[in-house]
Amino acid sequence: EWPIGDETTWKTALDANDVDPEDAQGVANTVVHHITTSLARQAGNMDTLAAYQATALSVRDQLIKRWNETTTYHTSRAPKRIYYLSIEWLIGRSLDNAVLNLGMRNTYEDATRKLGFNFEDLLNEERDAALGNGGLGRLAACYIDSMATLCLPGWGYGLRYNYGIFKQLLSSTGEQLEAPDPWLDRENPWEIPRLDVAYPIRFYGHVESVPNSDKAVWQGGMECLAVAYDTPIPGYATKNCANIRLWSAKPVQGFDLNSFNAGNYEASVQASSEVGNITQVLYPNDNMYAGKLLRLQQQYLWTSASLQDILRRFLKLDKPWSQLSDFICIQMNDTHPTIAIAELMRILVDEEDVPYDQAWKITTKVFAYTNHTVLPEALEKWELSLFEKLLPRHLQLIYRINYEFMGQVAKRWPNDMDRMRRMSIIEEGTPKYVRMAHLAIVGSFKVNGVAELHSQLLQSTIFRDFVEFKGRDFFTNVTNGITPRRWVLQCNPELAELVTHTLGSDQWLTNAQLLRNLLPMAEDVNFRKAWDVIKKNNKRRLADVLEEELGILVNVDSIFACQIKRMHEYKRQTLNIFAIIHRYMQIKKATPEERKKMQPWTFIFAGKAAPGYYIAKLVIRLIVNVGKVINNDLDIGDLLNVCFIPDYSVSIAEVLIPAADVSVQISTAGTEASGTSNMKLAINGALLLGTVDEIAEDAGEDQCFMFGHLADQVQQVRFNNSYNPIPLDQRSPELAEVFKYIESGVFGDAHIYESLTKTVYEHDYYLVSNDFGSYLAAQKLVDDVWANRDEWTKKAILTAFAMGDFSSDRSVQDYADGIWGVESERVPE
Ligand code: GL5
Repeated sequence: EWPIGDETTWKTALDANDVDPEDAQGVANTVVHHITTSLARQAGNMDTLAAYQATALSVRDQLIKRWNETTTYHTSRAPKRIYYLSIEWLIGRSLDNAVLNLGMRNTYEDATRKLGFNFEDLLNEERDAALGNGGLGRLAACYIDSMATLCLPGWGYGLRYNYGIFKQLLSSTGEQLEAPDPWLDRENPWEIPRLDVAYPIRFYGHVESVPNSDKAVWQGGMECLAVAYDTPIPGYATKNCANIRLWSAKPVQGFDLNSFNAGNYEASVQASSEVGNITQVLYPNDNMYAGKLLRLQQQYLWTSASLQDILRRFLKLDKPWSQLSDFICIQMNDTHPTIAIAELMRILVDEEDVPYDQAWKITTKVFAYTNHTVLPEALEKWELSLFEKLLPRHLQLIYRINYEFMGQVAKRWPNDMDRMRRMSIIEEGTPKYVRMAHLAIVGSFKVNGVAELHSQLLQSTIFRDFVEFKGRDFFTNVTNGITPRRWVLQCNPELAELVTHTLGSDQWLTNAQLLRNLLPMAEDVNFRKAWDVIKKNNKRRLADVLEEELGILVNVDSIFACQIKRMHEYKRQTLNIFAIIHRYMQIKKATPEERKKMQPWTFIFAGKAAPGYYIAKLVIRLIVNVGKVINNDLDIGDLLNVCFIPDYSVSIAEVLIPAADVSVQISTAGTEASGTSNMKLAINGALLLGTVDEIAEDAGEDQCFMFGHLADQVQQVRFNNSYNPIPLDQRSPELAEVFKYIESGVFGDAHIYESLTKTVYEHDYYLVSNDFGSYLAAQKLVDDVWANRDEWTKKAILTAFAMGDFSSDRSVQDYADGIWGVESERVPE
């Protein structure tokens, strides 16, 4: 039954809104409509920025239409839904991705050309949505793309930071400088403000218990609102459109009227500025928790608002609370949203009158937790006093959760005080802490790691006690993946075209396993030729950027070796730059005859360091200064170049990745949970040069250059480095030579790098010296294969087309089947 007004009028109007996806004139009409109305401009008053904005608004209309159809369909079907809670969403740009997923890329290109614009120029007007640090945030973005493509009924939830990850600048001496990223300064055409969707959030205050019940009343303190902003995410080759709902903090009232009336204007707006701070900026730490009050405020605002939103949707179904987990699953992306467990308990017990025990049963069927790192410095724990001040009721609930949990542990292992101390959600000591990973495990029905090796390590190290307590089935693995839409189709259109043409269809874009059918093409001369042409084109495109942006001329026939990721000691950019210095020294020493036999390399680095991470910043400085010396040394010709590309971003990755020959993945074995740049590089045909990684098994170890100590040897080597140290010149004579070279001042004042080399001279926790020799040897093998280019191209093809398993569609399907229990709900055509 038609709800309001005249049905024919409505339907005619809705039909008039439809655009034929093939009709360039129709699309141009919608763009011009936005130019003249939304932007209030005319043809005579246009620039590419305005053209981009109008085009984006036109695309957004398409997305909103699908978004509406998806939500209407899902509401009518009432399926179980998955909610993905991630404090980071590293989306990058949206225009190209959206038109590709909509299947309207060509139409938009035509339409904007007819209007006098080059589509590529419009794409370059867009700013990256950089609401994330690195792998974890980008993973969330790939997963929402796959959720939409697989037609799963699911939404993402996050925070709408006014400032994304900082912009990285380099000083003239090579130091990283940080500048803010005011990405919302220009209007963001991809978001839909939902000012009517706002939930109250409380901080601080006090708690009064309700006699003879589990309930308590939490009141006072500071109240604010979380307001929703939606970003529609289109699936590929489907009408389904997912959503990322981001929360922005807003004061309940603009200002305090009493202070204002008393003539104190400053005080009247004070509360609103504290609230405004909450969603002001993304914390720029990767694999490292900060322990700051503001961060806990962010986590609570985000998870409380998300839960209120999720439960409101559930309540409309009119089902009992006992069925909550039949309709809802909440995936926690790392421990950042773990406070949601206590928040759901609070809502059920205090607000919905559910008895404590029942509430706990309900809660522990809803949440699942993904761990993304074994690094101890990344495991979140909150100082108890800070926690109690901000969230007093939640701490009470956590005490009760822990009390019951400890009771169960004590029952299983009587008098094992040490075990209880290890497993407790509260870390005893001065000060005391709340351990979020423990709460996440105790409150979830499933916990997973993100790669085979990582999941095994989790179970044998940091979560070992919990494996004994919960049993092996409670822990599982879901290997990470990347979306082939952005990371092949969008960033490497020529390769995508070759694949589609050779396979005779584009189905590989939604079924990446089909790539395997192309493995025999490694033996096809013509295919290899086509492959080489594409790689060369991509390398030229990158070389142009390097020349324009950095003034560095590189040899496009050299081996492009990319190490592109956050700057971190465990990722060992050090190993790479030290090996580059070693190579430079070898070239300098070599005779002209010897030089002729050497292979040319271009080493490319990109990545940000956390602003407070001194050693990581020093590594950037060394790379930049080594680059300056090497790139300006005419004597070595074009045998070696070193580039550090500042301000690494999703958009820069899209240019770098298709151009790489070698993917440098050299973290200390067992420390990188599940790299994802390696997956993007491999599927674009870069050969893996790295420490042992599961991707090697898929590509076939023959195609990779592996080196270094294995994960199970690391502890012993570390122990020796600390307690039975051998002097560096015996551990690694080559590295000792490199250090002497640095100390001689070739790359600037040697003192600058003392604290960096000291980390290796002394404990060498990350085994740089222990793996140096074998890293050099692995590079030598790379040289040998490069000398036989046919061989090289074969390996590249075999690597790329074995990558089907690393599609995020596979990962998300694994989650859906193995953890979430949600099914595809495709909107009918
Ligand atoms: C990370 C891991 O370090 C990465 O190996 C992994 O790809 C990513 C997604 O699973 O998660 N863990 C982490 O804390 N950050 C990561 O990137 O920031």
